[in-house]
Amino acid sequence: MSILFSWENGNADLWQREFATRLPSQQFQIFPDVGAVDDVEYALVWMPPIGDLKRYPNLKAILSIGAGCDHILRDPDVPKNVPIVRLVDDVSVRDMSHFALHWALHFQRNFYLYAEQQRDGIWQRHSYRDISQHCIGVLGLGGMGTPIARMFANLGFEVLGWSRGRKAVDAVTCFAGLDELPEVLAKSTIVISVLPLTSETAGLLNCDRFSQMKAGSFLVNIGRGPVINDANLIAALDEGQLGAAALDVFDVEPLPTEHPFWKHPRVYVTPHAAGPTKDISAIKQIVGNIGKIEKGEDPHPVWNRQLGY
Ligand code: NDP
Ligand code: OXD
Repeated sequence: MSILFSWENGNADLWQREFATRLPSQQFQIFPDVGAVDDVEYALVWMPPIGDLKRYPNLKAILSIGAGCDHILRDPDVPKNVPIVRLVDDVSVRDMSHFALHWALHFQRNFYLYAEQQRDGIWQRHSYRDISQHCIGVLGLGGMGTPIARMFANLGFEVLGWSRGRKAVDAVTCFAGLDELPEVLAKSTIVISVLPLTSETAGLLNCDRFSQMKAGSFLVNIGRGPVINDANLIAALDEGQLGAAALDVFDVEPLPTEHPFWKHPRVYVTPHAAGPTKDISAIKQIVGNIGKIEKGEDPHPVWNRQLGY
């Protein structure tokens, strides 16, 4: 029986060593050297080649080496009867939170203005609104969004959270569904999107939504790129409706060199770096989930086919 590891840029040697210690009974096959396809029971994947996953008739689970599963679902032939297990480990939750905090402070304390001033040698201090006068709108209150919302609330920000179904999170005012989104956008000075990519969220943040946002407010996107309409965002920034945007995720990754985001003075680009998978904590979570499946228990969290996340 074997485990397939298919992550082109991953540290395959380290994963192989760790699995040899933690799950010695399983062969660890590194793509494209998959061995006997009938032996493959678990596929550990990040962006597997399209068409590959249907080759393994005895797959028990596909384990995503990431929280999102869109990198797997871009393949129309992914077996429909095999569970897809997401990865949400504490280290990347922590790092996503810190990343969101970095950009919120960047905008709250005018660091973006100081960076521009430095280029021109300008020594000019700007007043800033206190944390208590900022309202953070967190779109997506799942494994990532909830701790992010809590962190901001604990720091003294007013926090609004938005999800599909209604949530209750301490010190966070929770909103649900499309009807309540305009209120979140209208009240927030900094909107942080941690939404997954689904048929409902694709293109959600478009010109209508940007016009509902507070004038001069800021956008941070650490969920998925296609949730934003890029051209509409650039127009909203150019019109001054939005103050600036920090973007970590994009329609096409790596972000093409000719994309206008690269050179836009009020867009901050990072290369999908908000909460990168950390090998050891990811390995522990994945080994734990394989252990559960072997004992007949349910792994967690499982991608929900009906909801698309
Ligand atoms: P979860 O599935 O735990 O949470 C998703 C949240 O989004 C839930 O609160 C859900 O609502 C909400 N949601 C989904 N669809 C809608 C909708 N149509 N309208 C309103 N709310 C909606 O995901 P995670 O929190 O674990 O991860 C979120 C995303 O973060 C991942 O899918 C991935 O794309 C991204 N990510 C990015 C990383 C990076 O490095 N930039 C790293 C890790 C993750 P409800 O609570 O009602 O179900
Ligand atoms: C993701 C991840 O899903 O890096 O983006 O985990």
